[in-house]
Formats: sequence, C-alpha cells, structure tokens
Amino acid sequence: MIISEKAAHYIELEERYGAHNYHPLPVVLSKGRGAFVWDVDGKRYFDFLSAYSAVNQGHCHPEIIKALCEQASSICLTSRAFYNDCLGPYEKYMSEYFGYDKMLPMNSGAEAVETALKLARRWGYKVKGIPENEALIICCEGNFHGRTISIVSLSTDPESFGQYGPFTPGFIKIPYNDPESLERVLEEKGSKVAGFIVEPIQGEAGVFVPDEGYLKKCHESCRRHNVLFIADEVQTGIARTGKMLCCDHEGIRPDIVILGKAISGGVLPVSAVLADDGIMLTIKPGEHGSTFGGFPLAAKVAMAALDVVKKEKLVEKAEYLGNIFRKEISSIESPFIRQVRGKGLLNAIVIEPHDGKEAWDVCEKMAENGLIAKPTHRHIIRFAPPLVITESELTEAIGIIKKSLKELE
Ligand code: IF1
Repeated sequence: MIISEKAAHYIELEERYGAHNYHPLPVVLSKGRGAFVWDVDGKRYFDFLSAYSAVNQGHCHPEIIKALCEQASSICLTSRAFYNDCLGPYEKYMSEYFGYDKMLPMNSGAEAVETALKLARRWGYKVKGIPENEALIICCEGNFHGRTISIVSLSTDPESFGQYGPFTPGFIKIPYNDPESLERVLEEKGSKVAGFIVEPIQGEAGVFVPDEGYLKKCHESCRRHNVLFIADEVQTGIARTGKMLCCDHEGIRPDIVILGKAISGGVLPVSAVLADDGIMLTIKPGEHGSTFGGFPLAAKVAMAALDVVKKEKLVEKAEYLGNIFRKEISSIESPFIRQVRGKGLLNAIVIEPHDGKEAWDVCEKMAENGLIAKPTHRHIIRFAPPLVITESELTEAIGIIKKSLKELE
C-alpha cells in the first residue's frame, strides 16, 4: 500500500510511543460521517468494521453528538456517591427498551462481562444455594468476552490468554454449537453451576453462526437445571444482526444480557448489564461499581443513540440489507471466496488463499479502492458496515469488494 508522508508520521508516532498490542491496517483516519470515514489525506472509505460494531448508528450521528454536547455543558461526571438527574431516566429507559427489571451501568464490554459473571456467582450462592466458593460458570470454546484476567481465563485462544496466568478458576469450557455437551455437563455438575455464558454469534471466532435452535436448546437446558443463561450481546446486540438482540432470532429471553459498543453509537465507552430483580438485587450497595459507570454524559448519549436505532428502523435495515449483502457476495465468482456467512449486517467471507495472496492482501486492495475491513484469524474478513448505510451505498460498496477480488486474481 502507498502510505503518504503525513500518514507515515502518525503511524511512526504510534510505533514509537504506543504499546505494540495492535497491528492496524496502514490507514490513518481523521473524520467520519455515517457509513464513511476519511483519512488524513482526504481519501474517503466505506467503513466496514464500524469499530467492531460500536458505530451501528454511523459516525458522528448528529442527534447523538447533539446530546453529547448539550450534556457536556451541564455536567459530565458526578460519581455514584451522589444522585444525578440523568441516571434514573436512563435506567428507566433501558429497562423499558429491553424489558428487564433493572440495569447496571458500566463502561467497557469487558467490565459488563465481569459484572455478569459476578452477578451469576452471587445469585448462585444467595439464591440457588451453591456452597460458597464452589460456583461454576460454563463458557464456550472459541469465545471472545474481553481482555481482563478473569475473562481471558475463559478463553481458548492462546493469543488472548497465553502467559497471563495464573487464571481465575471456576470456568468449564465446552464446544460451541453443541447443545448436547452443555446438557451433559449440567447433568453431571448442574447443582454447582451458576451460569452459562454465550455469544449468540461468535464474533472474534470469525462470525461463527451456530445452527438454528442451538441457543433455544441451551436455554432449555439452563431452565431445567436452574442455571442462568447469560447472553454476551456486546457485539451482536443493538440491531446488528437484524433483531434488537441476536437472541430474539430464537425467541429466547436471557436471564442476563450484556451490552456494550453500540449502546452509545460509538461515541463513548458505555456498557450495561440487564437482569430481573431476583438476580440484580443480590448485589448490595458497596459490593460492585465503577467511577464512570452510568455517568450523566453516557446516560444522555446512550438514550440518544438508542432513539436513533428505533427512529431509523435499524433493526429492519440490518435484516434487509444483510440479505442483499450475502446474496450479492455469494454470487461473486472468485477463487478467493470459500464461504460467506452471517446474520443481518454482521457477515464474514472466509478467504481461500490464492496465488500467494490472502485475507490481508484482500483488505489492502479494498482499502486502496475505498473500503476498509480487517482480517480476523488470518483467513476471515468481517464485513459490518454502520447500519445507517443506504441501499445504494451498499451496492457501491459491494462493487468495490468485487473489483478488489478481481484485481487480485
Ligand atoms: C479488541 C474481536 C470484535 C466482544 C464480546 C465482550 C467484548 C467484546 C462479544 C469486550 C469485544 C472486541 C474488542 C476488540 C476486538 C473486538 C472484537 F475481534 F475481538 F472479536 F468486536 F469482533 N464481548 N470485542 O466482541 O468489549 O471491553 O472491548 O469493550 O481490540 O480487543 P470491550
């Protein structure tokens, strides 16, 4: 890829002064609007990563930015040592929007996952009656739930957990998309299991969509064994897959829902855990929290961002445009395409290396042609544009993908 002097300058700064925990595509962005971003040289790209599905409402959505600016000039942060006039309305809004008794606000997705794990353990001891310090939580191989030490204790990806031990005990790993293995573990150890945590579609694993009925079967097993079904909807939630929550595809209501990313439309780190009173109220004052969790700015931004989802019918758009995307991409004749999969506007192409070129080369070529996406696991490219993308923009973007694959042949 050709890198301008200006771009090289910013890349060099990150290389010199930043920790080396990422390997970005050499594109240096400075502006975003809707489904588009611009680099420091003024070149425009379709954003097909959407900051890992955080920017479902599109970059710098005017209504979200308006809410941000208005609240920023009143008060930004109060801490939870005092009440404020934003959090209560936000909690009511979230509870009604998603249909749960209560919401617990955090900031990053990882913090919300940690919160859900704590809630499950707490419920296990106080309600289910598991002997203290013996609670188990079941998770799936190939999961991605975040980066804290306890969360990487769930991971089966050496890149995520390698040399970060010793790990948090109490997690049982079972194969994903295998409801029988969940039932087997529950039959054996169910009395000590507090929860089962699962991504409705595995994102980091490369947009791995489980078989139809998988979540429903797991949900039924959890019911039978009095185990909490915990859905990590950090990436799949907020309209991304063509339903408000991905679990809605199977008509199941998780006991605990974990949300992050797009709650704020990518404007601030805002995450949340939803549950009913029987679970949520097992945590008492002083037993969990965060300095920023649910801060006034976040509360106002999140309500504006979730209003946009409804007003602009992003659930229906993701469903409709997703079908077009998969149909169009599946019809491309290219030696690079091994498989196309996904739901709504969370999709991936599994790349077949060809002529010494692989997913990274495809991404570089697409960037050259004005569309950015990022490979995951070397051979998979995730395609997740902002849900505000229009049908004609999507058509143009598909044209860029086609052209790029053709030019690489
Ligand atoms: C990174 C992937 C996406 C998540 C689910 C919790 C979290 C995430 C299902 C934690 C975060 C991220 C983080 C990002 C890469 C990314 C990712 F490639 F790893 F899989 F989105 F596709 N649950 N996902 O997907 O949320 O603490 O980051 O707010 O660079 O680590 P967070």
